[in-house]
Amino acid sequence: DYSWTELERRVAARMTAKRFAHCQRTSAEAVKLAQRFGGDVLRAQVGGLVHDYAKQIPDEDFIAAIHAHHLPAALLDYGNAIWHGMVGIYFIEDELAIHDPAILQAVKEHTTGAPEMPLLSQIVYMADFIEPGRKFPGVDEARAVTQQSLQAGVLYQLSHELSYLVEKQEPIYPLTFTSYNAWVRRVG
Ligand code: DGI
Ligand code: FE
Ligand code: FE
Ligand code: FE
Repeated sequence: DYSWTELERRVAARMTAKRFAHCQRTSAEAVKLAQRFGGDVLRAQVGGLVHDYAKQIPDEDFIAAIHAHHLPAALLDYGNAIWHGMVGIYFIEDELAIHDPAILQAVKEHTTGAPEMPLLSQIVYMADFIEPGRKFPGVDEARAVTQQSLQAGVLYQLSHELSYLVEKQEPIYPLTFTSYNAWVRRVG
């Protein structure tokens, strides 16, 4: 057990100032979404702050963690974009001593989404996408859609993400597809 200030200090120590500022804005946005949609405000605040904790951890450390935790070998075909959340949770547990299952699940799901996302996962997923520092085309529409319906926001992000990856001819992690399919059936 340690303070919020100590948590911020530890997160900041693992990343650039710019990335840390994004984590702070994501945390504040997650708090707002939790207030709006009846989520757990404290877990949203912590989840938002730590969601990109592993973004600047070296690839070799992720590869070691994938082996050490017996994670699917298919993960090795991807890189930091996919690893920093779903594999990043092991660094968060070891280095930050955060073991709350809902927070870890939200971090794990914040890049690809998931077919069934609990409220906290939806909140962190959307906070990362619409925090005030985000500038991509469509961000204002994403913000408006999310204010109307958090679930519609999740689908908006998944479809935006898929289009963007196809446009750039990037390989798509299968979970990104299965998440999109589940959400388009649920709210599309
Ligand atoms: O870490 P952030 O930049 O704040 O945001 P994020 O964790 O949502 O990551 C977004 C990045 O992840 C974006 O550059 C696209 C990439 N990404 C998301 N899904 C996939 C993916 N990259 C690949 N190759 N395949 C995916 O399915
Ligand atoms: Fe991320
Ligand atoms: Fe995201
Ligand atoms: Fe992020």
